[in-house]
Amino acid sequence: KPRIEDDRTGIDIDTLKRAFLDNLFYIQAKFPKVSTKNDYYMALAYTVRDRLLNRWLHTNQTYLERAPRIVAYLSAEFLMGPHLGNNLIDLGLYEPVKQAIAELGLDLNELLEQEEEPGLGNGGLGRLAACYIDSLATLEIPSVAYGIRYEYGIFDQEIKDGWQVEVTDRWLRYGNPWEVVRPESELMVKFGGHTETFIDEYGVYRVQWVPYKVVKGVPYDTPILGFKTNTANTLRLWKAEAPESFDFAVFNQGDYFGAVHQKSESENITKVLYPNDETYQGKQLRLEQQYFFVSCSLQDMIRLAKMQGVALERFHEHFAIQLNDTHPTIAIAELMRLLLDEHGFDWDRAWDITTKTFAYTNHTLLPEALERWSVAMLGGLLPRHLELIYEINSRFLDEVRIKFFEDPDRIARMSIIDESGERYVRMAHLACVGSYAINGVAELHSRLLKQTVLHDFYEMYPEKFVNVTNGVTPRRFIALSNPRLTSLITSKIGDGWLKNLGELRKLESLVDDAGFRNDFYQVKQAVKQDLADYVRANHGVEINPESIYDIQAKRIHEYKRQHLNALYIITLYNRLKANPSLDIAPRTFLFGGKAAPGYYMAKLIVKLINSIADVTNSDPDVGDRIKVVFLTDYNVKFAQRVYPAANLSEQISTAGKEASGTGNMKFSMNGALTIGTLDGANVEIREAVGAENFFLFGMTAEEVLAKKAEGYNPWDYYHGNDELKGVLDRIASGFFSHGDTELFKPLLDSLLYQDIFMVLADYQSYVECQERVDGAFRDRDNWTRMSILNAARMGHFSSDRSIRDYLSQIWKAPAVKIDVPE
Ligand code: 26Q
Repeated sequence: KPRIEDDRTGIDIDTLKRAFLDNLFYIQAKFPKVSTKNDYYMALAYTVRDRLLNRWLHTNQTYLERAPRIVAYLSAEFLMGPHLGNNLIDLGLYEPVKQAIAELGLDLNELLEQEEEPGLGNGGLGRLAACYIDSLATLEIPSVAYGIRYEYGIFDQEIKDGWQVEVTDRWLRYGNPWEVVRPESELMVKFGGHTETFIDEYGVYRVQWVPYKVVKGVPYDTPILGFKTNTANTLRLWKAEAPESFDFAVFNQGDYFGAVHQKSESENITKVLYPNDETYQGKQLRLEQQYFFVSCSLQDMIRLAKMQGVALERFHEHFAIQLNDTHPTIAIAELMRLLLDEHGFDWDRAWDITTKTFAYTNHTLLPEALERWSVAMLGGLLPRHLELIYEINSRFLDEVRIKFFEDPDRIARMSIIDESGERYVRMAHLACVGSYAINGVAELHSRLLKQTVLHDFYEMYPEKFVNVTNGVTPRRFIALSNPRLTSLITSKIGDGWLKNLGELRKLESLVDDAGFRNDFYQVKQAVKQDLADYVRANHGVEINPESIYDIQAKRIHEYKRQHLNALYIITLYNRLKANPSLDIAPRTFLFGGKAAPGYYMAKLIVKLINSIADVTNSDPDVGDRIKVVFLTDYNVKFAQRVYPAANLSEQISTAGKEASGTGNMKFSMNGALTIGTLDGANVEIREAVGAENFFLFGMTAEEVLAKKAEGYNPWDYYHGNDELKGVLDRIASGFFSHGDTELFKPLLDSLLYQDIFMVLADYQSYVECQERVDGAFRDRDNWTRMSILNAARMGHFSSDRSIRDYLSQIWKAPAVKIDVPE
């Protein structure tokens, strides 16, 4: 007997159509005739939201009742990317919704394009957090992710006259259908002021913090679905508001204007994401952001524990809190404050709980990226926390003294307070002292951490150190972004691989099947054609889908060496000019990525790439053998078009500088071959896919250190290599800058006189490696074999595996199945 499905939950085609039209009318308040694409997107988003609410509410209910061990992931950044497509994949509704939308005369892809992505992160670290919460939900692990609801995320990039121009990201402009505000769960956060001591009713010495101001934190919740499970965890982002009922007069003595000013100051805290990655900047507002979201999150966890009747003595059994880099590390002092001052614990008990609660992930070896806050600033903003940090430090240094008897240098090196000049709080040291686990993000990175930046801490606490190699979610970066490849794979090995990426290995045996190789090749060509269409429409450049798509997509940074790539392009260009009939495989060099707005050299690299493109793309001697395109405004949405289309993935950082990389994984999973150094996770990717399927070049991390120690002189490389000299001279001559010999001088000078990332030292090796790439690509069938083997052997780099590693080594939180009654 036919069943009538509910409009809010039914999933047959007719019900989906009815629900969509219903939402268009009752939520968007539009007739179809006058609806915009955005109205259609919103109607569809609400249709999908209706279909996930049941899972979300039951998941929350289950966690509340059963009080399971919960993983709390604290991160200043979550680079989520668009939700709609991902939720369709997780719910298994992609195909039926596509059909329903088509039957209404619309195109699902066009509606998916409408979504403004929440770009609440800079790059790798923020995207990693997003992949991890996807996997936590897929593995049915009770978890909550806490962060900041920035009103403006990472800026939108425009290119004007070859230069990057930043435009504010107004992602909330048309509303956000994926979040639910929970004003009833607001919390208060204190700032500034001073501390006072008093004797409590039991005669115990206590401290009270009298703040200068109080800011309200309002949570906005977004459901995070697991792939084909009932679990829907929560991403809880905090927005700062001024507390309306707060008695400002107490602090302002009736200063009305001052009080109103203070209100707008409060709301500033969550206005905008800081757009610099890899270089720390000691801005007070940044510290306010960090403390604000950390305090809200810890208070929230304590409140939940109380609601569940869990005693605070057992807080660490209830929560495993992961610190995503040092950005949330003030949490260690904040939990101490809450336990000591607000809940009456004594020091030893509070410290025991705290150090059984936190675990710290380090994402960088670059010294300029290590966070440190001036003691004066931290003490002004968080006077109580500064006292606590000093007390933590004093007890810690006593332990160091006992363990390493009489070693004053070591004490100075390890102190949480840097006293070598102006005093600073070293956040990585606080994180190491206050956490039970410390991890790097790739094997090489974890090893270098122990040998270099955290060496002293490794000697002090060897048992805390573990490695968890990064991973990426195959739901977004294969299933959603590459539907053609997904269908091909599923037609051969079934669909189990999306939950168990190791199953991709079954493709290995198909590498000898000429039919499969052809199908695989055709998929890549079709995706390359799509990108060519996009580039024609958006950049007015015609690119050849038969050419090598050679792609470097990541934040622009000197250590990532986009300029090494640029030097190779000029090398090829010079060769073509010298020998116009030179036979090379046609190549399209594609770049994507944002430069931090204040990072002059990175912006100059963007200008250089665009300047090279202007010359090569219009020189008739070049023809279509070289095309260069700088893809504007690289973000998650655009990344999903880019990874599937690549033949060659550029992972060319100076060895020892890239902690892991995660784009390297996304490219390889989609069948790109890598040209790369032995850096970060490249090392493990190469082991997994096989050295014969990876283009390796350059110095090792050890060689880089040795060369630096012996005194590296880039000048020698310039004079010792005619072709390199020809390339740099070509730039210096003003050839790419309409005769302006000054424009790129800062970049050239930096390469010739410092070259801290050893671009010139690795140049020859890179050029020779690119020649091997050229040769390999001409053997189309063999290239396809290598490409298949890359995709087939990347199972290890699923974020599901990373999360299993965190669970077994660090979190020890069991899965909880969620029942959802029909
Ligand atoms: C810190 C203080 C003040 C302002 C900004 C920051 C800040 C913000 C973002 C510092 C660093 C970041 C981002 C770092 C990052 O993305 N690191 C990358 O993390 C990836 C995930 O582990 C690795 O794969 C990359 O190798 C690493 O560069």
